[in-house]
Amino acid sequence: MKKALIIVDVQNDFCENGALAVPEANSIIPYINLLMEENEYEQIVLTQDWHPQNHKSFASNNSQKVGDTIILNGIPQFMWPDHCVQGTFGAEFHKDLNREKVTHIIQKGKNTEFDSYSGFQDNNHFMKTGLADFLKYHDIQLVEIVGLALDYCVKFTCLDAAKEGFITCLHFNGTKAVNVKPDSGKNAIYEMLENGVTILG
Ligand code: VGL
Ligand code: ZN
Repeated sequence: MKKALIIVDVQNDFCENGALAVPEANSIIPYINLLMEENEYEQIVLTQDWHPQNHKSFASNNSQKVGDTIILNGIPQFMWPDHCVQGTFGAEFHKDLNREKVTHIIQKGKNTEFDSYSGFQDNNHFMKTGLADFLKYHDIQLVEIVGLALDYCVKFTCLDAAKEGFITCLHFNGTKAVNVKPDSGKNAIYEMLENGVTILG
């Protein structure tokens, strides 16, 4: 069985001291590096949150407060601090993440009007990123997923991977939740279990 590893958004802004820091984010990096050493993945894909400075998911671009929710193009949009702005240090991958074996990078959240938590498509289901086609082209049947943040980009990437027909496994030790809402990490795990995602670790 051909398998791929998808590493979601291990970028400076989601790590310690970042603009949208996920608690204990840095602690998953050695675990992810070990996975890449100890397993034979056909493909290793990084996703990268890659927003223009005027992205509409930023509270600052909507005269809103961080933590508010607005309706953006017909769907609820949580208001985030400015993060992962294209070309900035915050958008770069964390230096401790071993990228030697990475085969492909998917940048997402590039359109100012649409946020994109999933590595497969934007939140409005308007545009695919090409990740599913890439994995299918390479005959991948199973995907293992790690990264940040469990309750947002990791969750939606896992749910879409399962919907696309991949056997989908989340490494619990390779992810951390941002938990801007109470229990959202725990609820994300339940939602994934209900939708065919296997939780490892
Ligand atoms: C993410 C919030 C906003 C994530 C990205 O990577 O989970 N969360 N943009
Ligand atoms: Zn983002």
